Amino acid sequence: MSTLRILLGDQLTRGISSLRDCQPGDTVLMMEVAEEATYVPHHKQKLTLIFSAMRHFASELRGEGITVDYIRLDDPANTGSFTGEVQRAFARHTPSRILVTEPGEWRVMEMMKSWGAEILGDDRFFATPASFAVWANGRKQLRMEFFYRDMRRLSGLLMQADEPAGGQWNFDHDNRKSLPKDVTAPRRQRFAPDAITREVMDMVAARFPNHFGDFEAFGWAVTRADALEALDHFITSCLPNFGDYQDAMKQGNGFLYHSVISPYLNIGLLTPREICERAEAAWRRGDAPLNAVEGFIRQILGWREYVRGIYWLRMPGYGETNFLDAHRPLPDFYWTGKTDMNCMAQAIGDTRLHAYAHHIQRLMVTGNFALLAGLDPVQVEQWYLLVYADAYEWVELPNTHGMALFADGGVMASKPYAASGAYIDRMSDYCAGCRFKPDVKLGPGACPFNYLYWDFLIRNEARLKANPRMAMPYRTLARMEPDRKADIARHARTFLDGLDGPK
Ligand code: FAD
Ligand code: DLZ
Ligand code: SF4
Repeated sequence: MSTLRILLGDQLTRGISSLRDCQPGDTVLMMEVAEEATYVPHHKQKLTLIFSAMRHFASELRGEGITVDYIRLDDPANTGSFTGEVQRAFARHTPSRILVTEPGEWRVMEMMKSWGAEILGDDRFFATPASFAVWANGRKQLRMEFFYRDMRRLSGLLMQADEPAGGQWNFDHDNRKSLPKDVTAPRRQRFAPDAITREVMDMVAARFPNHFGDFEAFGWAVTRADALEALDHFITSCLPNFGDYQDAMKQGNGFLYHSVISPYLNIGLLTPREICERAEAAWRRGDAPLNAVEGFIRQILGWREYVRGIYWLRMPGYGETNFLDAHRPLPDFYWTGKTDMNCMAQAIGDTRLHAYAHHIQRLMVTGNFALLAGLDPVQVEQWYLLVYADAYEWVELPNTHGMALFADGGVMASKPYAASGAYIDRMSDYCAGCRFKPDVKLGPGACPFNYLYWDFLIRNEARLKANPRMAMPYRTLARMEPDRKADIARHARTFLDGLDGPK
């Protein structure tokens, strides 16, 4: 009995369910397909990372004596789609059984149903879509914090008997500091492209010349061994400060103390459990403080699992709501980075250069602007899905649609993450290099985030005023003179009318 084991580009984990008990005579099918490379025009570094990691993984499997049927993008017979390639492979191998691990995305699950394959669960995650649905069932609000506590109990991570380590579930009040001027974050480990990666880069440059992003700074790990090295470097050099400076932003350094492992985690080169266990071990050894380790583990055990749960609970259709009725086209500067708003220029510049920006850049700079300016959720979501090396719909969509844009009306976030220039000024050094001033509210030098923030509240008053977490800003708004409100609305309209959309 021969088995065809299908392995997708984000399933590069040796212990994944579809590869377990692989027998001599079985074939692993891996396919580079144009449909996946172009369902959105991914950043060139993201394409390079995926194809190079796939090629390295295939070669490691072959090194173990496993037969791999690897379809390259430039294979003349390549049909360009998963389904076409599975059909061709079926004809070549006539397997008695086809195995595949469930995909990350709804879109691919729909295709997969036609492959005649046994679809196995993806147990690289701590929770399953079914267990999340059980947790969510009957709850009025799906708050991450309560889900996270259950995940701590279930996984045993950072637990002392039945109690959370240190007596608290969450140490966020110790976190979120701005970066002092004299603190320099460690240099991050990057990996020079090897021959396989360089070959992929040439292919991507030739096939996808118009895709977003620069190639020059490509430094991603493309093997598990290198990804583990990057993780170790983070744990020893950055984790101790992760909590303190998690929300800080610095011009010219998009990585700061973040782990920069999401691209590896999301394609399977690293697994969530091993990352959390290594972080916990650092705390138990006394090498990293609890506020940092708990804050870091919460991102993976809490947020990452929670957004996956929301995605599968709400799909299909999750991305179709537009609670704030936002329709403004995405301005061109999201592609070029050419804007006088220095925070936006820096966040988009980091994104072009590295296919990476950290969470606060995504949420409180580009996301916050999109929210305040009323940008069309579908266009914004497409942008986030293509510009980041770690972007897959299951994790990108809830973060963008729910967390950043509040387009789901509060399924994910209890209130919109709307902030004025004061927040960006407090958490970054961007404002010092900006033509606008964060403490000027109106007039030519005023920070656009300031009047856009109040204009956002005015425009959305009917939708947001009843939200108890918005009570404070709406009380302030109620005390504002009508003339001032009119001035704010006028400034905002002039600014927004000056934004360009796609031509
Ligand atoms: P760290 O800050 O070091 O955090 C450690 C890990 O925790 C990350 O690698 C990631 O796996 C996980 N994590 C942290 N926050 C989240 C979160 N909110 N949701 C899910 N996992 C989280 N993350 C993606 O992996 N893919 C995406 O496409 C993506 N799109 C986003 C879009 C928006 C608008 C926002 C606000 C956030 C998005 N995130 C996404 C979440 C987060 O920004 C990234 O996971 C993080 O910046 C990755 O960098 P890091 O590995 O250095 O993370
Ligand atoms: C993202 C991506 C890209 C760009 N290309 C491929 C590919 O050619 N072959 C492949 O197996 N996987 C690719 N991927 C990852 C898939 O899109 C990913 O497996 C799905 O998003 C799963 O839902
Ligand atoms: Fe951004 Fe406003 Fe600061 Fe300029 S002044 S960097 S636009 S927050």
